[in-house]
Amino acid sequence: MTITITAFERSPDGGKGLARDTRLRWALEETGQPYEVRLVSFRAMKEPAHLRLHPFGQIPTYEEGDLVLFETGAIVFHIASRHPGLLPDDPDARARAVMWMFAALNTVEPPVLELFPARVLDAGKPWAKERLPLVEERIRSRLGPLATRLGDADWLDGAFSAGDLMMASVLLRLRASGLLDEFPKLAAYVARAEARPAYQRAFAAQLAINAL
Ligand code: GTB
Repeated sequence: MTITITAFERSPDGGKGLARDTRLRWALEETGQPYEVRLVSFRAMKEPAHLRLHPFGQIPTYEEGDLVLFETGAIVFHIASRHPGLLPDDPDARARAVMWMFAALNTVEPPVLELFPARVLDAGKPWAKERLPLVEERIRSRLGPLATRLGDADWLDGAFSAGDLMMASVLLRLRASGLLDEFPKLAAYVARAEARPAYQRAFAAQLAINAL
């Protein structure tokens, strides 16, 4: 059955791979699943045809026959559950890989998402100068323990998994800020993830659409 995902007609990041369709592309590449991409404009995202797929009018979405999904975490979990390559067979190891997916999305990503508003959108506000260091500290308070847990391992729990795919995708958003480089083990972890051929293919595919 054909898999179709949606992506920005033109990502605001100009091809840095930070929009969430890259996470789906990466999961599909890791599991060897061919896919098609339907590009949507910001306007089309808020129109009824797209809202039927995504109630909040966002990308990415995932269609496979009658199945329609939104939410990147749910979609990556679906891909990883259906196809070998991203979740271990051992039930306990599988549960831990899923735990790391949730940790990435629920514990690490929320403070990371605060950084762009703090640095850019709210930069002119009178309280911006006081807020930014607080946001950065909240991010460091996640990165420190994460780096400690990773230690000298290549991946978070044995072999590369959907947990690593999600965690590396979240951490990638920090690269431009310099915060990631404060934690060399995490910077090396992200570089290892980016070096995977499946990530390279996913990145190249989104770049082909979004390059400025
Ligand atoms: N929780 C949802 C999920 O994980 O799927 C969040 C989906 C989401 O935030 N989608 C964004 C979107 O559609 C695109 S990915 N935004 C348009 C809207 O809400 O109207 C977030 C994103 C956008 C742009 C960059 N960038 O340019 O760097 C990075 C990430």
